[in-house]
Amino acid sequence: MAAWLGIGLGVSFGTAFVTGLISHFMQHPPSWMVWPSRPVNLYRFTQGLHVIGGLATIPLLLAKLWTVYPKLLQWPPVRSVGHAVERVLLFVLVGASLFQLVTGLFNIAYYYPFPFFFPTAHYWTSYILIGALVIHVANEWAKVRRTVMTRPEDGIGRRGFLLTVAAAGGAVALTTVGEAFSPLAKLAVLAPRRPGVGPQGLPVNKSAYAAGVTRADSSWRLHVLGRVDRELSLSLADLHALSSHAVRLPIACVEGWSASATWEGVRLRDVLRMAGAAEDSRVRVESMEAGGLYRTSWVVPPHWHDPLTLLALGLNGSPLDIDHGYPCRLIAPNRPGVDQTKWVHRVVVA
Ligand SMILES: Nc1nc2c(c(=O)[nH]1)N[C@H]1C(S)=C(S)[C@@H](COP(=O)(O)O)O[C@H]1N2
Ligand SMILES: [Mo]
Repeated sequence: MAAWLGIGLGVSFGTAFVTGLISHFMQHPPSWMVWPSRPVNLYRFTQGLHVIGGLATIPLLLAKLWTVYPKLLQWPPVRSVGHAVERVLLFVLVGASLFQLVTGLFNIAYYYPFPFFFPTAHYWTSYILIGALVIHVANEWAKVRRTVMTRPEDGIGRRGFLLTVAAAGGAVALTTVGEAFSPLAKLAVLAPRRPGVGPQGLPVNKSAYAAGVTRADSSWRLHVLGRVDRELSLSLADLHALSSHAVRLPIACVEGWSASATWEGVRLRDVLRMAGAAEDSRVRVESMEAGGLYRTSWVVPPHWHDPLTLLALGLNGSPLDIDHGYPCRLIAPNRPGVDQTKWVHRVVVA
C-alpha cells in the first residue's frame, strides 16, 4: 500500500512542482524568458491543476503517513550511518510535504498564522521537497518495483484501502474543481471561491475599499508615457471614442480559482502605438492604488501585441464595477490574476 501511495504522491508532487515553477516564473521571469500570450487558458489550467491537485493530495499524504508511521517508532532508532542518513532524509521529506500542503491550504483560505511570506517560503521549500523526493525515489525504486509486480496475499484488503484513498482524493477534487471549471460550478461546495458570486457575476480578489481606492471622478485621466517626447493624457470619453473591442478572457488567480468573462475596451497596443512606443519595449501598468504588492505589473511585447490584450472599461455588458477596476483595468490572455492590474491610471513604456 505504501508503495502504491508513494507512486501517487510522486506523480502529484511532481505535477505540483512543475506547475508551481510555471506560476513562479510567469510572475518573475528572468530576462531571457518570454511567456507566450497563447493558449489563452494555459495559466488557468496549470494553476488550477496546481491548487486543486494539491488539495486532492492531502488525503493521499495522510494515508501514506498512516501506513508508514509505525516505522517512526522502530527500535533501535538508528542502526547504521546509512540508516541515520535515510531517516533524516525522510524527516525532511515528510516535513516539507506537510509544510507545502498546509501553507498552500492556508494561503487559499487567506489564513496567515505564520511569520514568513507565503510565496517565498512555498517556493524555496519546493526545491527541498523535490530534492528529498528524488533521493527517496532512487532509494525505494527497487522495492517499489518488486511490490508492484507481485500479487499481495491480502489483495482485497489492500485494494479496498487504496480505493478509499483514491475516492477521498477524487471527492476533494470534484468539490473544488468547479472554482476553475465552470461546468462543475454547482459541485464546488468546498471551494474557497464561490463561482459566479461577485459584482457583475465575477468574484473579486481585492475590493476597492480594501485597496483604499475611491471612485474616480471626471478629472480622471489615463496617462500614457510613450516616447520621451510624447505623453498622452486620455479622459474616459477619449478612451470610449477609440475603437472598442470585446474579448472573452479569464481571470486566473494564483489561488486556483478562475472565471471567464466578456471584457470591453481598447486594445493596449492601439494606445501604445498612439504614444509612439517601440515595438520591442516592455510596458509597466500602474494602478491608482497607493501601495500593495499588485499595484503595478509588467507587460512584455508578446502580451501587448496580442489583440486580446485590453485596457478594459466594461465587463459583461456594463461599465466596470469599482471592485473590478473602474474606470480602467488591464486584461490579457494567459496571465496570472495578480498581473491583471485594476484601477489603472498610468502606462509607462520602459
Ligand atoms: N491594483 C490591483 N490590481 C489587482 C489586484 C490588486 O490587489 N491591486 N489583485 C489582482 C488579483 S490577485 C486578481 S486574482 C485579480 C482579480 O480581479 P477581479 O477582482 O476583478 O476578479 O485582480 C488583480 N488586480
Ligand atoms: Mo489573485
